[in-house]
Amino acid sequence: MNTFPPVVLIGAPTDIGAGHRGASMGPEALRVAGIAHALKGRGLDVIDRGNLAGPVNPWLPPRDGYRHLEEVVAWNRAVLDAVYAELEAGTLPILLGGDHCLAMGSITAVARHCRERGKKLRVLWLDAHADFNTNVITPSGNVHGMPVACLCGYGPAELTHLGGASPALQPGEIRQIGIRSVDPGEKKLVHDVGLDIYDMRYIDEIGVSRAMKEALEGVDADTHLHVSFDVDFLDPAIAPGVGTRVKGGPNYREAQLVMEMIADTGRVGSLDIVELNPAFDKRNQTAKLAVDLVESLFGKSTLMRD
Ligand code: HAR
Ligand code: MN
Ligand code: MN
Ligand code: MN
Repeated sequence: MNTFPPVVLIGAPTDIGAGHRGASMGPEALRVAGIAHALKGRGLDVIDRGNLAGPVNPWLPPRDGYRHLEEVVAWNRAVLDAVYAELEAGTLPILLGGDHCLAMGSITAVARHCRERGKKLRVLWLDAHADFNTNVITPSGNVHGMPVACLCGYGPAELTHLGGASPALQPGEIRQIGIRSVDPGEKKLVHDVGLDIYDMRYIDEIGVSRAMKEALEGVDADTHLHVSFDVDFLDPAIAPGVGTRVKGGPNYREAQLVMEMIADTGRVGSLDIVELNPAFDKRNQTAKLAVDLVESLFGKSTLMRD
C-alpha cells in the first residue's frame, strides 16, 4: 500500500529561461509518455490540472545579464501560486516543465509551506549543472542557470523575493547530485556558499549507494523532500532529449538506484521534472525514461524489500 496523498500534475509549457527552444513541449511529451497512467499503476490517485499560462518567449538577447527576466518572473509567480495551493490542499504537486528556472517558483512554494508547518525541508537537485550563476558571472544570461543562486538569495529582487522573504532556502537544505558542468565564476560562488555537491567524480569514486546515503542523511519523519529532477542529470546516451547535454552522467541503473533510494525514505512531498526538450529527443525516448524513473521514485522496485 502506498502512503502518498493524491498527486497533481501541473504543466508549465515554457522555455523562457533556456538557451534552446523546445522545453515548452515538455509537459505534453510527459503526458504522451504516459506519466498519469504510470503513477496510477503505482496505486496513486492522479489529477492532471492541465497547463499554466504565461507570456510567450520573445527570444531576445540578455539585458543586464538576464534573458527574459520579466517573463521569467511571470511564469514563476504562476508556478508558485499553483504549487502552494496544492501543498495547502494536502496534495503532492508534480511540476511538468518547462525549463529549470521554474524551480524558483515551485521551491519557493515548498519552502513557504514547510516554514508555515514547522517542517524540515530537504531539496535534492538532480542535475548536470549547479544552476548557481548570477547576472555577473553567467556565460549566457539564461536564467535556467541561476535558480539555486536566486533561491539562496543571490539574484535580482524580483526573483529572490518571489515569496516575500529572502532567502527562500538555506544552502544547507540542498544536496546537488550528478553535477559535472560548473562555470568558472559559479565554481567559486558554490564553494564560498558551501553548497553540498555530490559531483560525478565523487559518485564515481564512492558509488551511488554511499553518495545517496550521505545526501539523504538527516531526512526523518518530519522532513519534506522536494526532488528537482533536471533530465540532463542523466547521461545523454540514454537521455538525448535535453537542450544542454553533458556527457558522463548516471547510466540507467545508477539513475534507477538514485530514485529507489529516495523512494525508500517515504518522504517525497513534491517533484519538478524539467528541461525535457522533445525537439532534441528521438521518438519520445527521454520522456519515457523520465516516466520510468518517476515510477521508481514512487516506489516501483523489482522485489519486496521490507
Ligand atoms: N551553466 C550554463 C549557464 O548558466 C548552462 C546552464 C544550463 N542549465 C540547465 N539547467 N540546463 O541545469 O548558462
Ligand atoms: Mn538545471
Ligand atoms: Mn541541467
Ligand atoms: Mn507537506
